[in-house]
Amino acid sequence: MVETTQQSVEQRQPEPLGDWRCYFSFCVDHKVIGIQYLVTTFFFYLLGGALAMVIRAELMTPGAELDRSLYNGVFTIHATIMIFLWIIPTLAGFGNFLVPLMIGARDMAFPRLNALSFWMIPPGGLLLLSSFFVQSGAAGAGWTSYPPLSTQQVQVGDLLVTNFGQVIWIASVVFLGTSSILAALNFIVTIVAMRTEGMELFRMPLFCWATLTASCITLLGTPVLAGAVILLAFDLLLGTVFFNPTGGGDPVVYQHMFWFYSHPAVYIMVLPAMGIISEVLPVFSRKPIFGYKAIAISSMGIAVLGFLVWAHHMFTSGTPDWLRMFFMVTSFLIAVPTGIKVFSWLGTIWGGKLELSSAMLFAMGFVSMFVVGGLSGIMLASVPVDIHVHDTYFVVAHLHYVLFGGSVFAIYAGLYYWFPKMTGRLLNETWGKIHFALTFIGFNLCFLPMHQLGLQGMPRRVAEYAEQFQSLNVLVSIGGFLLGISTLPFLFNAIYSWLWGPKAPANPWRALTLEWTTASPPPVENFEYLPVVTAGPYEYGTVGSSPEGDTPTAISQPKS
Ligand code: HEM
Ligand SMILES: [Cu+2]
Repeated sequence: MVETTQQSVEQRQPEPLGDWRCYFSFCVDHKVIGIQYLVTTFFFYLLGGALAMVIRAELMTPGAELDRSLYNGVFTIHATIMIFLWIIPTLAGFGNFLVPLMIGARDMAFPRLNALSFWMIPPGGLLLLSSFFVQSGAAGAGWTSYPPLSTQQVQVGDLLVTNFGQVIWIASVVFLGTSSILAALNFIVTIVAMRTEGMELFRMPLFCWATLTASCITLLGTPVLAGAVILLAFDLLLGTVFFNPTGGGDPVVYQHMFWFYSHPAVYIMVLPAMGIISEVLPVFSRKPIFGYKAIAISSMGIAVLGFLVWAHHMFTSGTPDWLRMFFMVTSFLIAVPTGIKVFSWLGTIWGGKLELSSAMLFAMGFVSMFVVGGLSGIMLASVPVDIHVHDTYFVVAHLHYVLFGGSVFAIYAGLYYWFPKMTGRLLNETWGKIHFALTFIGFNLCFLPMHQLGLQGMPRRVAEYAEQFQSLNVLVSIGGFLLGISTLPFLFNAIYSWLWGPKAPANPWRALTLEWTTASPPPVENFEYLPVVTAGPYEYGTVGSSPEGDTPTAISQPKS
């Protein structure tokens, strides 16, 4: 697939990135920044997970054990962490580590801006957590923070006080949003301007396509979210009435602005995840990817359509019928480009020589679980069904199938796949499989029964529920605790292997994308010689790949 050459740059002396101290500094190397993102966001994932355990402990019994406003804070901060401090930034971490390597560049286009994007995350996260310690308590109106709930004063003892927890939530979301806008800008410029010789757009690995598309969505959508929550802050602090009907404002405008960002944002959270899957499946099927262009272009289709469906979250907000019809049809349509991807993945593994590594298991887990979430999405997109189950546990089931069964499974697939490249060490496969089995069982035990609870009418975001729902809730909680436990083998494996695992060769999976043509971990500036690309990235088992089985070493000699 590649040849390397001295033509484009003078030879540089590569050095290892060995010093652990650089991970705690304002380092501008994209690989260090990528790992900073991945490790930091994993800490937030553990925190968000701990809050989920609190929620599931509360819901073991129908009565409320916790103070109700504390419970509201717990599920609000849980969701905010998972979205803004785990899934979105961790995928940016993969992007940072991988995009320059995959397109044959020496770094991102704006390395300092890149370091700044990362260093906005820890203070943004700590700010969010600090809201548990202010007098008003943490924000409690859900991650959607709809007014008037979010703009009301809160009762503390006998006093009504301004909801500073909500103000902190807003500041934190604006901070984290700015970080993700800067990162998106960097990805777009890098992919457009920094590709190596021969790396045409349609020769790019699909992960780069996915990151490019998700970055465009981020750039267009996130400022609207910032606008919405800043207006909310004005209403809270300055007495404006943008969303207050008593002064002529309209709370539904907030919902429009919020979902104009937040529906596309679900694709910010799933397109790069799909990109990971498109890398992992062909390698472990030893087959070229099926429908390369269809997958790349369908991402663009999803990005465009994704901006035309937002009001499916507002079918019960007094939206007029003709508008509901419009948003129902566009929401159905979005299943088409999504389906194209799913069928392309199935076409890829069909008849392949499957190697069920941990990465592959998580990738196949992604495809199957994401389909379940997609199907419940289609059900919710249908107005009559949605009116029945809106704001019930059915929605909670749907969103976790797409975001946990989808994004998180893909993140794990990516971690198992690129760990050797990132650290120079191999993860233990047996522990990886134990991790997969526990995650898969815990996940389904936790989220499958929620469909039933929702259909029976159990509302979301409540600490108390009718007694008839208890047995299913106990099952869900057991699944949730199992899911919590399932993280332990991964943590143990990652820490142990990073320190003492067997050394990884440059290309342990015999993969063909450019990151595998350089050392594990790659040297500063990535490549000794910048590669020149002569073919697509997924030519596994085809004419032109070497008979020993697709080893890129045979085709990565310096150009003579
Ligand atoms: C076939 C594609 C999809 C369709 C048609 C669809 C449809 C819907 C609808 C109609 C709702 C609103 C339900 C309600 O509140 O009454 C919803 C909620 C949600 N969906 Fe999807 N969805 C799809 C895919 C996805 C994907 C890929 C993700 C994320 C990766 C996602 C994440 C969410 C989330 C987070 C919510 C809940 C938002 C909240 O907190 O209220 N969906 N979906
Ligand atoms: Cu949506």
